[in-house]
Amino acid sequence: MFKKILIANRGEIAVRIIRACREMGIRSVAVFSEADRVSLPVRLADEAICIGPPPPDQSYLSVDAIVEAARRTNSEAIHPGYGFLSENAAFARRLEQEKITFIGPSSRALRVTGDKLRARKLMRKAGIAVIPGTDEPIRDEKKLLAEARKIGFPVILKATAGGGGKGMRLVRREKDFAGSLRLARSESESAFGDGSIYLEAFLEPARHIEVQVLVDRTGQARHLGERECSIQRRHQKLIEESPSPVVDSAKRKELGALAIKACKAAGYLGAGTVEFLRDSKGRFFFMEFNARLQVEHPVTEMVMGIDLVKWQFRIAAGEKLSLPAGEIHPRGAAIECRIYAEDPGRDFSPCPGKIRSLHQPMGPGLREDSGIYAGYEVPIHYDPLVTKLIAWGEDRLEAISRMHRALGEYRILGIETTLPFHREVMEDELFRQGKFDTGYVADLLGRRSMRANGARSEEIAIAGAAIRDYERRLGRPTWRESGDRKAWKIAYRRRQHQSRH
Ligand code: MV4
Repeated sequence: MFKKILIANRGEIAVRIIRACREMGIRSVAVFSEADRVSLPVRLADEAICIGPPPPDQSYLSVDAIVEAARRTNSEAIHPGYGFLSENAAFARRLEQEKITFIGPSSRALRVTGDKLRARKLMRKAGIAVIPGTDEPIRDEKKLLAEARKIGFPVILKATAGGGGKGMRLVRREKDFAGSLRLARSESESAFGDGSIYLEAFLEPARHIEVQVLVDRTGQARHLGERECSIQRRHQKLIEESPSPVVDSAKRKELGALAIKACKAAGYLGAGTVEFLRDSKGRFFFMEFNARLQVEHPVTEMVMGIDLVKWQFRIAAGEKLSLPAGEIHPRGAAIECRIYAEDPGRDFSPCPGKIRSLHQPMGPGLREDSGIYAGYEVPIHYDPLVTKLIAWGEDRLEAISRMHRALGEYRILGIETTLPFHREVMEDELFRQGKFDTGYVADLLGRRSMRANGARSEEIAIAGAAIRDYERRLGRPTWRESGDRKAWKIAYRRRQHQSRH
């Protein structure tokens, strides 16, 4: 096993990896940019080393700076966390050349999983159902439009070199196709240096269900059940859970076997996730590979009783998987709420700043993977995820009530966060019944604004009653008495207009 691991990441995931190191007696090295000098990982790690100024491309995305830091600290292995360089084949290749262990798949496997079209073809060859769409990059707009017509609108444009939502554009009508394609290409060009776009039939309603897999160096692979990730906003996951309310043990076994087949076809190593979309008929289609530890990994850990990060270390160090034989079953249910420094009341706009005071919930069945502390200044340079709250229960309703209790105890003063949004979801009847799909967040926000409008029209009705009462006391007939409905409606509209402006 490694003696020293460098964590090429920041925030809550760096803290999570440092904790696994400490429990295994492995020394940990935190790298930090100038903006993260006083961050929690720097406080907790055995060693810390500055790798540059705040901009990601001069710090957490700088291969040279991270390799240099590994050299200077004699780190034998690097854990990339998620995001940043975690799926960067060139980074993995450089570490192979530097004889530093990359805790993740080989650079070759990263090239396969990173190319969404190559992955789709590989899955199709392995006999795995893939979302209907194009399998070759098509530069010519007219040809791509012809494909879209063949598939039928709505379609979704996706970046071949992308993933997780970047550069994706939903196109509902043919007349929007050309504009959306131009936007998708330019976004993909700037995000990945590759403007290649492919398209898929947009499945809706659908559920986003992903399967966790571990593969060791001997090629032994085990699945660790599924995670339900349909509750997303603008391709940002907000709430995840395991098991999925719509997956029973038979389906779990089937999905697990599919996911393992997919990993073997890709020559995968380590912890990986195979993403599926489940359509309204309950059919599962391969969507994409995630060749990294995911943000939402804790819900799997809570119901499967394992530590995925430690298994990543062991696999990277050449150890064989030694998990209980036979099918693995989740125990109870776990839900994760991602707490972002964003204001759900203002369209989730980021609001960094200083955390003046902090009261973190505790109690049975609760876990927090946090990157913050009282007095911490949330920097503006990076993803605004500040902490993750995970609640476990003997069943889904207990996990929900525990999460709701914890969200009520949580106090973060000084910044706005997504806490109120999560409380609203835990109280929502549709969520509690497991009746949701990828349209859930848009639907919930829509219902919320209807309620808000509803409140306004209630206020107007009360005002109208007060006016009628006043006119009656003045001896003037109200429209009901005078039958002059038109006059009342004009008056009502005028009042409504006045109350809006
Ligand atoms: C899709 C899809 C439906 N059809 N692809 C991809 C990235 C991930 N963040 C969301 N993704 C989706 N890809 C096809 N062909 C539905 C989703 C999706 C989703 C889309 C819009 C709004 C919320 C969503 C939640 C989960 C998945």
